[in-house]
Amino acid sequence: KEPIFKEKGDEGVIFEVPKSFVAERFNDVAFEVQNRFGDNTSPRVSVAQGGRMPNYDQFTKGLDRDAPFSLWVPRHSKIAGKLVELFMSQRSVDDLLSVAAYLRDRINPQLFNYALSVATLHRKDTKGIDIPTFVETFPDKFMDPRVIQQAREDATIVPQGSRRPIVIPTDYTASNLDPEHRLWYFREDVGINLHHWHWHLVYPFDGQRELVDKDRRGEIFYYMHQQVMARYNAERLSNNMAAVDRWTDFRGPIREGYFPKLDTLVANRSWPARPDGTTPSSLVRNADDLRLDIGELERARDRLLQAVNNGFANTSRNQRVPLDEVNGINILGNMVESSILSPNREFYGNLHNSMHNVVAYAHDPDHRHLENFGVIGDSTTAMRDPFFYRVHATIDDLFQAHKTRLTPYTAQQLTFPGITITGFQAQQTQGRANVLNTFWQQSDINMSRGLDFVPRGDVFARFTHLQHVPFTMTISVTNNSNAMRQGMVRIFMAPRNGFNGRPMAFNEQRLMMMETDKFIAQLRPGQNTINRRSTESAVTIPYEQTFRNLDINRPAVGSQREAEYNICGCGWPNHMLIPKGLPNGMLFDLFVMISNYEEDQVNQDLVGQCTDAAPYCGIRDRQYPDRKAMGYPFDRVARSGVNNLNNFLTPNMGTREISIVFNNRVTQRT
Ligand code: CUO
Repeated sequence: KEPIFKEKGDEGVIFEVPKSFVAERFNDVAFEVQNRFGDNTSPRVSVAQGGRMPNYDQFTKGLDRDAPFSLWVPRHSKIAGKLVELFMSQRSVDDLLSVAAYLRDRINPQLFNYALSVATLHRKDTKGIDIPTFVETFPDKFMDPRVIQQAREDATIVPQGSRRPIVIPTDYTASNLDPEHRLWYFREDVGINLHHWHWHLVYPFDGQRELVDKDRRGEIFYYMHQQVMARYNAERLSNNMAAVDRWTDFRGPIREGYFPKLDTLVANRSWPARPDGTTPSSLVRNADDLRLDIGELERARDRLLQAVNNGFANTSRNQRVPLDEVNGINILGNMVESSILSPNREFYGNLHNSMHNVVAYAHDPDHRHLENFGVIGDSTTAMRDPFFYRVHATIDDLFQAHKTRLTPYTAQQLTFPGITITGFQAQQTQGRANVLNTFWQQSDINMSRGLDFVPRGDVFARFTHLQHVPFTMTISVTNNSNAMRQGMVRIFMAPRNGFNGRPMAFNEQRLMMMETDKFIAQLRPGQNTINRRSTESAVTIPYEQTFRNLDINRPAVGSQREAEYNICGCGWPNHMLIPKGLPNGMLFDLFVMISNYEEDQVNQDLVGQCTDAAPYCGIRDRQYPDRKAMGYPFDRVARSGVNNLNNFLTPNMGTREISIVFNNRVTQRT
């Protein structure tokens, strides 16, 4: 095994350790770390004396400094695993900082960012430290390159204080000739892409076992992506489009093309496009150590389906692992992705990651054009590609094949004795009850950290994104017992009518149920009224956390405000809490259930933990804070005799019709 450290003077160490070293672009992290751990608030990082600096060859071989980096490329993920291990093994924050400062300008910047972020998220002594939001460090992964160009000009010519935000054109990746383009606002949303990047940082599938083996990680892989599909399908209905079509023919042409119009700042290259009708083929890319036959995808899919139908998986020693009610979905999640927790990776393969790779290289499967992977090959950009959703529709189908086999919840299991929901409504500060409004909004993001030139200072990009008017849910509950009870309030919504324009049957609608909130409520004996604001939603992170550089005059780093807003990172953006709806209103079924918290509770200490967005992201170093299956009560098919949502209800549930009205106007955040 290669030593991670070499003593100064050892062969291969070709540098002088400087007395002190300031890596300009590392300042932000350094600032925050020092802010928290010491009284020295200077952004300087001292590289430890004594010369125990890493031999960085192992992080550069096979991954050039200016190459694009993706975890789904096996070689990259191996290199990243080693670097994470190096960062994790540092004995103190000071040691971590000096090693990081030393490596910062010597290795691939995206690799560096990934590994340092993972280590910061997982080390005990860096708990609570913010990692800079990715859109600020790598703005080129999120926006039209013309914006970067203009930022470069602004930074050079326009003095600070006179700069105006650079407006990112909407609608810039395609025209209306492409029907898929109607969903640009979802696929290219900064908050959604940041959420996805962050989620995959929290849940690595490879590397040290202690980093991978998190509570129910396979299940949360299934659930978070299932919810993305439910939400995407609701957006498709809001645009009069058909449902996402699963990817079933791995050898046929891919109908949907995508031209990302993103440049990589690092290598000054464009992200490859995929023309409509590109036919994927087996990959032989020696430069990436990547050989992958289409047949492997087919075999993995068939074997996984076989395991689901058998109700068990086989280990390499031919032992049976039951895919049961309690652990089945978690095990299956690890098999499908696949993670190192898969009971038999050799046999069940690496279906999800390989699907991403085959599509990502469909334009240059044997590297003859020396092109790199497309956007679907990188978790930061993957959700921009319309085909991402076809890949994940296929993945979700496997999970649903398993869920369909489970015994439906009985009415008795679903009931919370003594608790009855007598009514509820959703109300904006103005307007009719149960009518919600959506519209376009423009918000600014400071790109200055990610710009690679001086002078820089603050440069803002102005995004247009979907937004909704905040609303409050008011729920009336009767507690007929004569004791105080604790309830877990579970709120979902789904379109009323399906893709054929007719009201959906339960088993169709359950797959479209979007979780919008989940919280604990105290229920006194007798009548109770629960009020809950949409801005408090447990599945989302606040708007200010996505767009946290709101004020052009605000200092860019280290301020109180930043500390307040960027505690967790992972989380669905609040501005995408509800779908767009239609100009004349689109009907949704809003659903509320109160279950018995005593049965759902996980006993653990959450003091000081970031619990934002837990339903899709979990809680760091803790168990998933709900004993029920993720997506409960919609994760299984209905008991017999139930064919629509109304028949499904027990007294502790309620449903009502609401309408989402889309207003085609742009407002600026005031
Ligand atoms: Cu998140 Cu396919 O898992 O992208």
